[in-house]
Amino acid sequence: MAFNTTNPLIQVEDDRTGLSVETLKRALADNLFYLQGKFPGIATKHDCYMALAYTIRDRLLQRWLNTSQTYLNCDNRVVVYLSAEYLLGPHLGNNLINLGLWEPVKQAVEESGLNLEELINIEEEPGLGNGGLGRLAACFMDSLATLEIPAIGYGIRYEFGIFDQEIEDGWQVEITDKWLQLGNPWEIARPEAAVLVKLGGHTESYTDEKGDYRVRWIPNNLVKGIPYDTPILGYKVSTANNLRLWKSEAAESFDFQRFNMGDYYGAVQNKVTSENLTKVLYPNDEQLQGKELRLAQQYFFVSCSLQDMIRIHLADNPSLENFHEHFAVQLNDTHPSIGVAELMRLLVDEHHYEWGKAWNITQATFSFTNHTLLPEALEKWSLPLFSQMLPRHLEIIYEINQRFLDQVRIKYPNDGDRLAQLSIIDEAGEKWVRMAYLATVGSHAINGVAALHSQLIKETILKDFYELWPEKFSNKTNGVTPRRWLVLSNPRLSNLISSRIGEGWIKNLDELKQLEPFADLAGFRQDWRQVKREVKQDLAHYIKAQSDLVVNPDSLFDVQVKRIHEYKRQHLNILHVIHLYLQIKNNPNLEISPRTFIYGGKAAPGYFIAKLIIKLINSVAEVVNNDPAIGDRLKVVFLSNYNVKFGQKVYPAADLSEQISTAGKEASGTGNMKFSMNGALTIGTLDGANIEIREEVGAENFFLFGLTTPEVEKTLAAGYQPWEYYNNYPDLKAVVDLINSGFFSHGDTELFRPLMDSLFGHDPYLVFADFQAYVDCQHQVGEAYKDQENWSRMAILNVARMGKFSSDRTIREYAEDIWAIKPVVIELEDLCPDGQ
Ligand code: GLG
Repeated sequence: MAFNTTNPLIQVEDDRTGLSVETLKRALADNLFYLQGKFPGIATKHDCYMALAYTIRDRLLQRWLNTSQTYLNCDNRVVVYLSAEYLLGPHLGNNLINLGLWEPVKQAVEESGLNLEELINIEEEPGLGNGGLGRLAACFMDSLATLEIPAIGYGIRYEFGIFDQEIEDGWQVEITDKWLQLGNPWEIARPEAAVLVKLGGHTESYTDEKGDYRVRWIPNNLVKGIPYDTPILGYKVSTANNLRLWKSEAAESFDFQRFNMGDYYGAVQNKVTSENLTKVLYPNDEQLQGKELRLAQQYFFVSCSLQDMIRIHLADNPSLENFHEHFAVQLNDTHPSIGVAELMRLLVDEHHYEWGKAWNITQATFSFTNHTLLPEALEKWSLPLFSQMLPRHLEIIYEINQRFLDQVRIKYPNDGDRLAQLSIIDEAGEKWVRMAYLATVGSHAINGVAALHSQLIKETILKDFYELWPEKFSNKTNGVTPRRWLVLSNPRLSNLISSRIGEGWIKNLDELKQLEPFADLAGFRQDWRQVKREVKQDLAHYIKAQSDLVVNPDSLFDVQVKRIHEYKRQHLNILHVIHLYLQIKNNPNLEISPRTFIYGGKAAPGYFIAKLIIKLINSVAEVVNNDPAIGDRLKVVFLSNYNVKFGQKVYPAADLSEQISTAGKEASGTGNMKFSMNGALTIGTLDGANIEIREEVGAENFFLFGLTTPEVEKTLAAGYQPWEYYNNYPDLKAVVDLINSGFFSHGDTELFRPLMDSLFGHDPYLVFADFQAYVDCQHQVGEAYKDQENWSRMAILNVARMGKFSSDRTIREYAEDIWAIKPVVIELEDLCPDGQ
């Protein structure tokens, strides 16, 4: 049979495309039989999930293929998001929402004797990221597709994503995440598009046939990258962009030479080493580990992606001269910044472009987003490691650096200090390649992720670069997708909102503004509280199932969920819990708003203090929850394995959002936005995007406390003395003394000593300095909660004023200011005609 290659559109409504309940039911049964190989009677729930997932995948394929075909045929620009992490969350529910198929599918599933929510819950989420940075990439992919912006996301298909966290005896235990174990229905492998990546070895120069001096790289290892594609649907549009994740394999299954020599194990070894490259995600958030394998991962996926882009480009263009007009490449932090040297290598060594031209193309292609100022997170690679793995790239970086420093010398003659400060190579002591500098020099635009953060970039880590090129720097405040974080995760609230202002807000979040007048309507506030009560009840059930703790849905749900890190100050939060506990103990009849403190978050496996903070929270929980004198007034729960799936349950149920990082340390935060969007009020410092959230919702609808960034700097510069706070603030002293007495550790006075030592000794996060202000502010929160009418009013106004924090707005800003890209509408019926 001959295929019609120009327009392979399936036009007949069949079992793979039909949307009626009857067709969906047939498709489900068909997939269960033919793809899972099961009769309904013996099918597991997972089999049913798989059958449903394939049913939905069938219904998005036309969008997916039409989208890539349209991009190939039309002469449009494409955004490339290069990110080592994508924290996607489960696909099924999100795809149902974006396809607008929730209702018929729910009915079809029910009429097949199954439960939709249950099947959605079975999906193992692809945890291919650590925290905010990876989740931001996922929100951006959603917004790019929804805004119909041509985009490809490139990344790594880690076989093991972020570990699963269990809590044993109060301690975090890490379990490997086996997300691929039962199969992944959302991806399609494309082995025909595999590419080869070189590693190690040495370089040599030669003169080519034209007499030009050239360098070639003789690697000692070759790895194959296999792309796995996942469709990313826009909301109720026909766009389905591609997320292409690379898996590493041996270039040859066996090393035949060694094999023939009888060295079977030696021959297989290479296969094993190559496959290790994409085995596991490094589980450190904002902590550089400096491991060779990590650099190899970064280089591997960046090289695969750039080679792929060049292949796509050359399919339709005679040369790479206009490569930067075709692709706008955004570097998600420094993880993919080796791309600057790799594109130069590809252009100069492999495609024989003259250096200056190659450099113009490179700079015009890349732009760079910084996500953190924490010194321990700034990536740098030691020269020996670098030269061993990427000898040619090191030469290229030297050349980039030399030419760059020549420019600096012209602008600032006789300023040796400045040269040393700006050099991509850090030569003070052990020598390092500073990746943020490479990214900055190689990009035409550099941005931070919230207003304060972008300002601090200019004043601190990239100060000298800002002086050189002020026009390159801008701010792009983060956002989150309201599709996953409101429509999917909080259907009750979404329906309530839509019942009053329609559904326009889902694509245009500014329309939430129309809710403002409803804040004054008692009836609406009543409905609002009813929704919140039901959602909290759901979470209470979840808590009961997970930790066997009964919590009261009428208590104030005070939530902190995020990675565990000293700068995020989960320990400040638990000190407040202990303070409240002491208050009740000292005054048994104290009337406070009953509270449930909910924590969730993973600690990097090697981050001892973070793990000790988890242990402290659980130890306090054990005492408080079992003290009859406390009764219903306080409950503390640490929910294990915080991930996207759990986030979808917890954000909607929160009354209070804890955003209490030390000012100047949290670049943006995005959980803060998810909470507010779901009607939680924030207690927070003037840090990251908190500042902008407060600006939007109004100071009177936000609980502010704590030192400001300049005050933090001043306090540290003056030689911070934690003891003084301990001695001057009796509430703080009482809390600290109680921990030190072994009260929460069965009499063990040593258990929490390392944590206490850090708070007293060297604490750049100023926990004691902010303690009293935090406790006072929390007191105001408790009082405010007593007035439920006013609380609801504030919550409604928070939601109504969250328009700015849609990732659609963020992506629009990138599209206009950095990428200069326009939407391309995908037609379901007609492909873009050839040559357009
Ligand atoms: C970083 C920052 C967060 C930021 C996120 C996305 O620490 O403040 O919201 O990137 O830009 N590692 C992170 O999560």
